[in-house]
Amino acid sequence: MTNPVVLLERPADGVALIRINRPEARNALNMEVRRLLAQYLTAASEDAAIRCIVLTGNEKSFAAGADIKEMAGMGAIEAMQRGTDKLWRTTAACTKPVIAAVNGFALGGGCELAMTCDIIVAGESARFGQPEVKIGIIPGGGGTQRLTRAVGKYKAMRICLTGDLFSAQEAHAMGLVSEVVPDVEVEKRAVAMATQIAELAPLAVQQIKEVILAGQDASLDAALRLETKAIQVLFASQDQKEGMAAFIEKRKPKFQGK
Ligand code: CO8
Repeated sequence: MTNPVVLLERPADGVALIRINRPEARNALNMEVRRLLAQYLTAASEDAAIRCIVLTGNEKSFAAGADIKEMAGMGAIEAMQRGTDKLWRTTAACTKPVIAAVNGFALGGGCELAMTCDIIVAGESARFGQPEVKIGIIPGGGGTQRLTRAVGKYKAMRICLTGDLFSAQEAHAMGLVSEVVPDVEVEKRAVAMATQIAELAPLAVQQIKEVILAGQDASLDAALRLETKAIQVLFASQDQKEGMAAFIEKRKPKFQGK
């Protein structure tokens, strides 16, 4: 029996860890990997016991992009029928925060997958890049758009037009990575951060993700209105009463997502 290409683990209370497991192909994202990622992310979204998700690969590769061997002979109609855009959207559409824990290569679709996550923790030897131009295509999993929004036009243009790889330190300096840690600490740090988030008020966490993502595509005025509505709604939650009461009573709050 072959090993599953995506593994689902529960490293801590409230935390799901999804691990891409194709080391022989540097974790290239074939259709099976993408379908399983979408399936596990959707299940985690719907599971009230999961409050934060970590997405990772192995020490050599987060993901080296879409599986080139699987798509080399593909035609345009098949590309449409595969509907990979829908699979990409499940990470971004996941209602829980997703933390990418990146070691090794995050290239092409792998870099794009990391960019669909909400926080990126990278090891100091991690390498990022959008090398699609070198094989006659363009970033097709959101790279031209999410990268530009993250780092600005001029850096995004250089990265996509040259296909050159860049380091975790460069990625951090340009705002693509949230934190750089020693390689051996990546998963531990991502799980610790996920555990910290999992202990916070789930409805507030969900609203922060929703408002930051939706606000990016709106005018400042519309985005601020979204934020105002979200905070007003949270005053209807038990967790707001509990959080503020706990502060006043100098005790740890017990949040229930209600
Ligand atoms: N696809 C398929 N197989 C791959 C991939 C990949 N992306 N990356 C690596 N592999 C395979 C290699 O073919 C090799 O297999 P084998 O042992 O059978 O020869 C094995 O993994 C190990 O690879 P290397 O020997 O090359 O390992 P190195 O450590 O020397 O190099 C690299 C690692 C730098 C990651 C190198 O393998 C590489 O450059 N890979 C390709 C990176 C790339 O170009 N990624 C972009 C792909 S295109 C993309 O992601 C577009 C997304 C949008 C899709 C939208 C569809 C509609």
